[in-house]
Amino acid sequence: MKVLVLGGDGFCGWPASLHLSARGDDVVIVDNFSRRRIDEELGVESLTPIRTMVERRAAWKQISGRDISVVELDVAQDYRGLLDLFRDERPDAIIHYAEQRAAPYSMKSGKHKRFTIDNNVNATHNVLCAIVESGQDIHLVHLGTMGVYGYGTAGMAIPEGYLGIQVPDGDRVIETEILYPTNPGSIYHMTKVLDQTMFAYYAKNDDLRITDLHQGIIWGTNTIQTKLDERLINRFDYDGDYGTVLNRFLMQAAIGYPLTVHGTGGQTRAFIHIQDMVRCIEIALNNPPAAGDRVKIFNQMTETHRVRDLAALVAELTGAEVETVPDPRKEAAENELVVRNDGFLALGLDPITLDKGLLMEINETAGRYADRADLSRIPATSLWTKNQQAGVPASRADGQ
Ligand code: USQ
Repeated sequence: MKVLVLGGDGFCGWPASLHLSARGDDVVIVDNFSRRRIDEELGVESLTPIRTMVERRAAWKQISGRDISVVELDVAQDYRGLLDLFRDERPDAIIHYAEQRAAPYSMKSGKHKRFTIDNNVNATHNVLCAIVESGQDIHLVHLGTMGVYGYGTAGMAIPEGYLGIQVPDGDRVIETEILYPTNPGSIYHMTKVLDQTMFAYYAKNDDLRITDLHQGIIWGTNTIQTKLDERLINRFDYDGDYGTVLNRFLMQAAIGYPLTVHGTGGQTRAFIHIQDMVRCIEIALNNPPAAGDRVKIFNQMTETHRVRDLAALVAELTGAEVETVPDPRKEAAENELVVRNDGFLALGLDPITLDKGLLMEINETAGRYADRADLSRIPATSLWTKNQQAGVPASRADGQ
């Protein structure tokens, strides 16, 4: 199958591109390398020494014998280039990762809010519009987020995208299904909510075949393919903007920094291992909706955990200190979270759940590159409103 991977240089896009290439797909990465420029803007680097795309491709060719093509293009800004690309390449499927993916980055300032909206919403609309204008039947697989549902306590298991409702109407009751009501917790999460509406419209109006993956927080950084050679290594974000919670805790433990639990640590979130993420992409590609179907939505997560429980587990495994810090986000201090994920399980996903061996492997990876860490970039300092405070541990108030 020919697959365009939009955002194929990023944390999810790169391992997914390798996974699909390894299974025999003809992969074309489309990227404007904005994630690398954001590293420069923030003055931080991936903990792991990621290689240039030229080196990555050459290493993959040497190891697998397979080519991955790369096209440098800004999906959000270069509509003509995108349309020409669809016409030239005639892909069977497109995987759309070409969005700014960090909630803290999206909340840093008015400039960052506006960039995240402009970039993400335009990118998604350009892809949808170009598929229609190209006249081709292309399956679009989009990486969405569990965060579209919000993180209040629902009091029920969150279904896969659609909520069955009963509406009293006089003496009858109308039964229907609607998109689950959205409740985004950041500008970034809001862009994925806006994406959902665009998908529903294009599936209805133009019969586009669309799969939307509501993904939880990834843990782990490497997959079978990225481990094959150091030149294929994936990103490991640890900074307060792009680092996600469990990977941050494992990295903090590796360098002797206290585990930064925001607030009470009562936030419950959905998680998935990075190897399962690439497997889910494969399953989604193999099971497209039919033209005329509504958007197919999967909850791409395998388990839920409370932040303070994860910190306690990492502390138990590694002997790290746990330190409660102010929560820089405006979010529920405590929430319950129960999620349905029958879709992928029924299609053969065999989840990799939290495992001490795997956690220690990530901790060891972080330890190997510990000298690349800039300790001053660890605390989360992007504030949701002026009433929040930066998540700086009291024991590290000097910034080191
Ligand atoms: N948190 C801490 N300490 C830290 C870092 C985070 O307590 O050092 C807390 C946060 O306050 C939050 C929770 O951990 O309550 C999760 O934060 P996160 O940064 O791990 O995840 P989030 O911002 O929600 O975003 C990440 C990805 C995003 C994806 C999302 C899936 O960056 O692309 O969409 O996970 S989900 O969380 O399910 O919406």
